Amino acid sequence: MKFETISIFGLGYIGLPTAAAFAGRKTKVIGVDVSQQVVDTINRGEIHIVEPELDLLVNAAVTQGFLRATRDAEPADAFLIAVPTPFTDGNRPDLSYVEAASRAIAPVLKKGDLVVLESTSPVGATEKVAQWLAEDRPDLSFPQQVGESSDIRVAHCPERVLPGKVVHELVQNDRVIGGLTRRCAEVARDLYQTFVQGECILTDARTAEMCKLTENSFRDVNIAFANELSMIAEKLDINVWDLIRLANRHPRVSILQPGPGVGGHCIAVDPWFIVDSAPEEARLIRTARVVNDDKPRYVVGRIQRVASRFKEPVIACLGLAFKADIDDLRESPAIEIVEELASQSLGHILVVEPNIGELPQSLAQHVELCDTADALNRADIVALLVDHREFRSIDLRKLHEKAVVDTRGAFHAAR
Ligand code: SAJ
Repeated sequence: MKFETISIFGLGYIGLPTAAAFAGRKTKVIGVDVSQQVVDTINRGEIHIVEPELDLLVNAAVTQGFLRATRDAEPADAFLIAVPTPFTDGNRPDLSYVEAASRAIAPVLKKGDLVVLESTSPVGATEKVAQWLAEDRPDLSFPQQVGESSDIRVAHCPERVLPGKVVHELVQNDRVIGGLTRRCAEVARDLYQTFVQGECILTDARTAEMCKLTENSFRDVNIAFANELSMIAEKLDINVWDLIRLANRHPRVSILQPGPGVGGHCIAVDPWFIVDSAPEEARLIRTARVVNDDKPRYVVGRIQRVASRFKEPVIACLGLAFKADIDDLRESPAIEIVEELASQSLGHILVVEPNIGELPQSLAQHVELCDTADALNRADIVALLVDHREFRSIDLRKLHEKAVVDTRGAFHAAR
């Protein structure tokens, strides 16, 4: 099947690189976003997020006329939904952005179109998309009504790219594609094969939804194991980085790295979608979430104990992002830790985050943003919260005579 025009709803960390990937294959892409600022930035050939290589791709796509952004839905042959699926305060998935995108697409749908949900979603969400579309377009037929002969095809194809490596992984990774019918999955595969070089593996929509949640829960559970080990090791006076390195010499053991907690908008969120769907059964998955969510509090406790040895300590917190070498502060355990330290007035807090220009609002009044050299000169206590490249190359002699809390093993690993 030939797709002349593709429309992508949500021009964020996933939608924008995906738009650029299609445009790079000389497919006309209409990007739709609710933010006028995002639309204007992209139409100038610029980007509003930090992701290696993406700026060049978007610039080329826009200047060559293959990518255009707008706030309003326009007709296309395929629609991709890549909007956020956050969770509410009670850890329940919030599908309101997906519903809004579906209802925006409905009026411009025509017979033969494909709609793909890319957003990470609870099991059953793709069926809901099809329902919302069907409610708004009674003149068209949908897979849940007539099966294979439907006018509109609906599928789920979860994104699986790693922030920081999106441009590469988008093309190289395998894609799991789940259709509401087999034909829906096949048509979606035709679409993704425009740029995906990895394998496109077909299944049903519910399995594809659960597959994405499973991948991130696997990681969450394994990071929780590492985090729990780090607390046990500290109690028993064992160096956890050495411990894991040695245990991993076993051919069937592969322990992940402990840290200050799990951040980002995926691994700290997706397991809750499983817990919400099967609360009685998802015991280990829930406990892993609790262990990881508790880790920032544990780190604050460690810094507090160290700070109690000083009168009015200068505490340098290295890193705010949710992981190394990105600018993404969402759900970042480092932010949680710095906020908590600031609220306790433990001393003067310096923050170094090489990937941002200004502090987030929650911190702006309470801490000072500075560079690594300045922080290391002035600090009594150095708390390494993110293992950014810049921090991994710190000359360890600069840490002599300072109290160090290294939550990532960055000052240990390579030396
Ligand atoms: N982390 C640790 N220890 C580790 C590995 C990670 O503490 O050994 C922490 C990181 O510091 C970070 C968090 O976990 O705070 C998550 O980082 P990550 O690099 O593991 O994953 P994300 O959230 O950047 O991206 C994940 C990826 N999923 C998997 O690797 C299974 C990515 O492929 C998904 O596309 C993405 O979630 C997503 O969108 O769901």
